[in-house]
Amino acid sequence: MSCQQIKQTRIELVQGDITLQEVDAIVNAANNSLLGGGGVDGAIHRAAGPQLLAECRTLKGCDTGDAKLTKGYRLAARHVIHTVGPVYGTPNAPQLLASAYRRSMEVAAENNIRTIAFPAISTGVYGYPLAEAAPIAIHTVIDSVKNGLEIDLVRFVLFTSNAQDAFKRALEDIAAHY
Ligand code: AR6
Repeated sequence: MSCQQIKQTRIELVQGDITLQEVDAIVNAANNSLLGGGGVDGAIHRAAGPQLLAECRTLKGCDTGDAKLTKGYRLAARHVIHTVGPVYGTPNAPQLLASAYRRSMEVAAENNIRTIAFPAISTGVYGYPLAEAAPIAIHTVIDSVKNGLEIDLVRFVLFTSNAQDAFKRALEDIAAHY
């Protein structure tokens, strides 16, 4: 595990399964329909149970780069923040990936969520290379904190050792400049 403290916020990197995290909210890397899929989305829906899909149906989808809140149902986390990252190579992908992290942080802060766990959004089915996605993820989260969002813990839960390495490198590079 690696970690850094930025203002009042602890930023952690761990390798593991996001569905098992005991935090106020976990973030789902969903698609525009919010009606489930593979990867981390499929794992979160399986772990939360069918009530999650029922609530997602009421949300009428989500734009790329935006985020919406549901309950966590059978998860240890009380909430799920569903965001939609861009497909790598589509127009404005870097801005939309940053927006997915920023909007997730904003939705958390608006709902009194103090501890949040993120997966590596867009780095699976959506094809974003880890070396490009990790600095955007870390930078955006640190900027949100520096701009005054009150979150106690941001934990990146990385599924593979490659993802863990890429995020560790980005956190070390970026934190060195703060
Ligand atoms: N915990 C943490 N990370 C995970 C887990 C897990 N249980 N399972 C996979 N990952 P992806 P995307 C990692 O494909 O690229 C879905 O079908 C995985 O190794 O889940 O944003 C949606 O419905 C990768 O690093 O999301 C969309 O259609 C990261 O999570 C589409 O995929 C993201 O991979 C979204 O694609």
